[in-house]
Parts: sequence; C-alpha cells; structure tokens
Amino acid sequence: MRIGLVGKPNVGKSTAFSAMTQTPVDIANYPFTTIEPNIGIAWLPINQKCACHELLNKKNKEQNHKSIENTNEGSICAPNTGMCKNHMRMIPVTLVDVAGLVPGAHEGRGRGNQFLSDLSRCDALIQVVDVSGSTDLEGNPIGSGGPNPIKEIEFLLSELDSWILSILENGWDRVIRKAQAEGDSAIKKHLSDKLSGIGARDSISTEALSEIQRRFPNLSDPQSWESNDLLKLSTLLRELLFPISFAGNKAENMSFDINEIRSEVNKLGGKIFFTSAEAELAIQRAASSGLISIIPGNSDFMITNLGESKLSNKQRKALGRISTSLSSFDGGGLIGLLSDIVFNQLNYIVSYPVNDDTHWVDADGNILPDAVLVPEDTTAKQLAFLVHSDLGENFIRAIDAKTGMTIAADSLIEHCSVIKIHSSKK
Ligand SMILES: Nc1nc2c(ncn2[C@@H]2O[C@H](COP(=O)(O)OP(=O)(O)OP(=O)(O)O)[C@@H](O)[C@H]2O)c(=O)[nH]1
Ligand SMILES: [Mg+2]
Repeated sequence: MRIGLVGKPNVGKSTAFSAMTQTPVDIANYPFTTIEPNIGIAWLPINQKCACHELLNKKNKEQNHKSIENTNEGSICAPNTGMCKNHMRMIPVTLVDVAGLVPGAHEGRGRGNQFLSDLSRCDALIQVVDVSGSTDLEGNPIGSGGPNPIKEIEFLLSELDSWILSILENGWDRVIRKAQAEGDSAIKKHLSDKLSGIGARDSISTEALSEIQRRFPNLSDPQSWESNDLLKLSTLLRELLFPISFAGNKAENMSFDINEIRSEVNKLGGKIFFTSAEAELAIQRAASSGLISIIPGNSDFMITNLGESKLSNKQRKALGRISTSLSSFDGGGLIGLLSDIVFNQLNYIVSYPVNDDTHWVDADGNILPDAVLVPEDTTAKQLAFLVHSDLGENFIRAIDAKTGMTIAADSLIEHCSVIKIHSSKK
C-alpha cells in the first residue's frame, strides 16, 4: 500500500509525513522546501483487534483459566514486521511526500509537474490543504486571508488531469491513424501502454473506455475525440487511479466554516479530515524521546517515568494544550485519515497466513508472524500466491483457522481471517 501526499507548497505535507513516519525531514515556512520526494513507512493500526487476542482467549480457556504469560500489554504474537501492543497490530503503509504543486504546473510553472511521476505507483492520494488562510495559492506566507481550501482542491485536481492528459496525448494522432486501420483495439493498447508507465493495472483502459461511454453516450467513438474529450477521459482515469482524500491542515487556526468546507468537499466526491500536523509532530517527538506514551490515532498521552523526571511544568502544560487542541478534531487526525482511506475507502482487508491452524504459528513456532493487507476481493488462491508463488501454484485448499472450515481456491477471504494454506508440495 502506497499513499502520496500532495498539495500546494507550504501546507504541511512534510510535517504530516514526518509525524506519520517518525522520520526527520526538511520543514520550513516557505514554498518548495521539498524537491526530491521523501519516502517512508507509516505504521497503521489494523481497525480490529489483532487475531492474537482471540488466540489468547482460546488458550486461556484451554488452560482452565490459568492465564497465559504475555509481555506486550496482552499481545502474544510475534510480528515479522511492525509490532503489536495491547492487541493493536501495526501494519506498514508507504508514504510519498512530493514537491508542492502550483496552478499552471502543467505549463511548467513552479517546479512543473515532472515530479508527479513520483506518485505513479500510489494506490491513493492525500491532498493537504491549508484551512488557516496563512498562505496564498503558491504557498507564500501571507499571515491571514488566504484562499478558500476548495480553490486549492479544484486547481490540484485540474493539474492532475492535465498531467494525465499530457501522457495520453503523446502519440495520440498516430494511434488514431492506426485505429482507422485496425479498430479501437489500437486505442486500448495505447492507453494500456501509457498508463502502465504510471503504475496502472491492465484492466484500467477497458474500465475507463466503457465508463466514459456510459457517462457521455456521445463519446462512443474514440476516433473522433478532440482534446476536450481526452480531458474527460483523463479526469475519469484520475478518479480510477488516484482516489483522493483531504487533510484540512493547520486546523488549530481554522479560518473557514468547517461545515461549509466539509459539504463542498463531499460535493466534489471526497472526504476531509481536519488535522494539525505540527501538533501531531510535537506529540510524536515527545513519544519518540520516551517522555510520553501514546496510542496511534488517539490524542491522549501518558507521561512515562522518564517524562516525570525530565519534563518541566511548562513542557507538560504545552503538551497538554496540544493534546486538547488535537482532541477537538473528529476522526483521529492523520492516522485516522490513513485508516479511513485503507479500510473504508479502498476497502482493504487483513489476513494472517499461518503454517499451523491449531496454534496459529509459522514453521518456526512464531505466533501470527504475518498480517497481510489485501484488496477485499482477494481469493484464497490469490492469498496463497502472495505468501509464496509455490503455495499458489500447488494450492489444494485453505483452512479458516478460526472456524476450521475449508475455503475453496476461488472463495473470498474475510477480514482478519487466520488462514492455513495446504499445497501439494511439501
Ligand atoms: N500552524 C501550523 N503550522 C503548520 C502545521 N503543519 C505544518 N505547519 C508549518 O507549515 C510550514 C510548512 O510546512 P512543510 O511541512 O514544510 O510544508 P510542505 O507542504 O511540505 O511544503 P513544501 O515542501 O514547500 O511544498 C512549516 O513552517 C510548518 O511548521 C500545522 O498543523 N499548523
Ligand atoms: Mg515539503
């Protein structure tokens, strides 16, 4: 899973990136601080308790209420990547923080839009917008009175459309001549070839062509399309390739009507979460230094023993104020937004493949070592291929370890299922 952070310059993309990935990056109050993309891992809590919670209950029952030893606040699993505490299991999501985009970027303004190719393989985008009015459309600091964030959204979507259009237009005339001789399959091939360069799956061109004809019945003949019609196709492709959500950042200095912004964003078909990346970063830094402990997606914190000995009264009060400010925004901040994108909008699910469906362990006895994030329409056999190509090629059946039921090759797997795959190869 790969998510891109986009937006005009100086809105807090890198601050959000740093807060979510716990990686230090350049942050400054002027446009184009970031030129080369920052790429890092954000740890996202699965939106249900880790399967090790159910396993622990099962074990406790089997042992006639003799409690199982555990050290990680209740968790008994041994994640290969990430961690699990109090049955909150974390999975990795790659974040890409790119250079700021200004209106007219597709004509070369600002830093142009070449860097958009850094977003190529992203499954979704988060546009960070400034809801404090402290920057103009180009990201210059202006104190107050900046543009409505809806303007930022409109220009960014249109820049993305122009970027995709420029990719499609390259070689279009030649393709039309080819299509006159060979038919529309030449057009489909052109789209597939061009779009594979930005990470699109093969089926996108077929999906997009049939969808555009459904939306615009008068565009049934691609050979007669003008530039304007290709732009409509680009918009559609952008929607299919880069579902976008919004972080209304600098929200502690909100200078617009929250409800109005929310409803305008809904009209554009998106969702906005209000955030304060700077505040989240401050809390995150205190947690990384061991001074406080936090739960991802929750604005509360606890002062640790180290914090008790090191934090001054002034620092405690400041952290308290930041936490209170964060708690006033619904939705769990940046991690809440990420979770909503992955689990509610892209509808991904998690599955735990194991080697032993009684003890839920791998071949070395590690409990629930893997938590795999997959699309909701993943079948048991597809999961087997993801675990190992050998398992997929020699697939016999899968067993749902929670129920003991057999899952056929083409049956869909369920969210948070624990799955043992039987293959013909030992
Ligand atoms: N008040 C406030 N300031 C913030 C917030 N998030 C970021 N900032 C500030 O906004 C300025 C720009 O932050 P960056 O993270 O560098 O912004 P960017 O979008 O990555 O900027 P470019 O790389 O230039 O495109 C910095 O001074 C940050 O401290 C926030 O939530 N509230
Ligand atoms: Mg930046």
